[in-house]
Amino acid sequence: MNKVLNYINGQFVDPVNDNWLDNYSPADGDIYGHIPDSSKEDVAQAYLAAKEAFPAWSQTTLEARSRLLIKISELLEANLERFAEAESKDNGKPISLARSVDIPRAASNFRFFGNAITQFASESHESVGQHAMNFTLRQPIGVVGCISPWNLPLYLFTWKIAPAIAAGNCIVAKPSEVTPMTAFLLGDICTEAGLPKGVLNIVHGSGHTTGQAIIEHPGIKAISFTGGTTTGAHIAKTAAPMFKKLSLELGGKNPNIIFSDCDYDAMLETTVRSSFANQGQICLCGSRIFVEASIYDRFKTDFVEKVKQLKVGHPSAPDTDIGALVSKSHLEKVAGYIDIAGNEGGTLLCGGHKVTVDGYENGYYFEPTIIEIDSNDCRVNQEEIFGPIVTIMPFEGEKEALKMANAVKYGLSATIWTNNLKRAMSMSNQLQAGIIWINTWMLRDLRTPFGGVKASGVGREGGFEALRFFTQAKNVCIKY
Ligand code: TXE
Repeated sequence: MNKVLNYINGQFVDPVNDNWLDNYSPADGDIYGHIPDSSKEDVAQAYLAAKEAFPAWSQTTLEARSRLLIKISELLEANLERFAEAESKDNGKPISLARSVDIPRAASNFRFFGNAITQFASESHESVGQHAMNFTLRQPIGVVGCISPWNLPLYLFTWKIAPAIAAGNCIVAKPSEVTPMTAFLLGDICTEAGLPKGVLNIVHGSGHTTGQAIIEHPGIKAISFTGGTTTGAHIAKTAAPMFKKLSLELGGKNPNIIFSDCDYDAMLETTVRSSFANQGQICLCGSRIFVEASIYDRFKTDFVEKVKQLKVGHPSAPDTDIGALVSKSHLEKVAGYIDIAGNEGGTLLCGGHKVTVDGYENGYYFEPTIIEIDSNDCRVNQEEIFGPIVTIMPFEGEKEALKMANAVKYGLSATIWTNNLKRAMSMSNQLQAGIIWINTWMLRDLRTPFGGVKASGVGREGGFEALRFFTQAKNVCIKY
């Protein structure tokens, strides 16, 4: 049995109350380890370690911080295979994906912010005619909380931790209790890289115990959270009266809008990926596919044919396209939408069933599923399913596409397929989303602002936006 421990003040420790949670392997449904269900006391210890480390860390030179972050990045790269195996086992995602996306991106997060902090600058404002000069100090906040989800475990955990540390803060962090392994392994790497003790403290446990203790802690002055919209609303409600700084990256129900003048083959190939990558468990997946009526039938035939070729299998098999969903409860939630779609008049074009993988009968597998539906105004088109289920619908003209695309409570990302630049720009201006992709999907440049509008959250991560979030602006005015 694997045993995950908390990482506090540079040491691996048991939880104070000796409470433990089971950790399941999605590929076979077995319990393969235990993780702390940390209490307020553990969070308090992590906070004290962070508070103690803060004065020295916040005064560490940018060059030294940068060197350390880049060292962590290098160590992650050197341990890529071990981390990819751990991520795949813990989450159920194909190992090929963990190897090519999750772990390399986690390493990039450290490298990127290690470099970015050396380029981060603040403004100055000369008060002309008043003989005064203003300049802005960008000071670290102190102790900050980072809470991350299970879909891209190390990738999203480090997307918060790297900028927080780079900006001079100390951290109390909690990965998802469903996927704790790679965050646990990261502790060793941080120690080996020479990160001073207390700068990063990792406490494991469920949302309502450990997570709740972090958001309620009066000394933790900022919370960076990625997860479900309901949880985000709860965090906002709890943290707002304490005036904590908040960054909330929440759910999505993203439109994928396909015009007849697109580059068809590239669109088809990318649409398979944007629908089903990571079993559809990415907040950026395009789960509502709107297709211009003139190419709807052609698209429907080709898309169904391609999706039927995707192989559902054990995450460690090299030819697996679709691994296991993250948990039994999530599998049940996703499967439940098939009946919902049926009741709403949806037609199943392919998929729609749980899959039994030989030798792993208790694993959480589900077929990639396409549902044809004739209304945007139904639960399968309004609620975030967060699994391998997409809907397809025809539209006539930009206006109708735009209307349907925007008619959801979410606003994270949108994809447009067209070679008409005017149309692409006009749609980009009017789509209610924080991220627009034109003729591509999930092409990421870490310098760009990342986040959503409406129920998809507040605040932006990425690039200098993240460094701004993890610092306080202080204006200094000098009269001369
Ligand atoms: O997420 P939670 P869940 C969506 C997706 C999914 C749904 C629910 O639709 O089906 O959310 O997933 C911690 N105080 N996304 O329930 O609970 C929790 O321990 C503090 C979209 O797994 O939001 C975990 O570390 N923290 C999303 C983190 O919040 C709390 C990715 C996320 O878990 C807490 C994941 C509390 N009271 C799910 N309660 C995306 N945007 O990518 C829970 N947590």
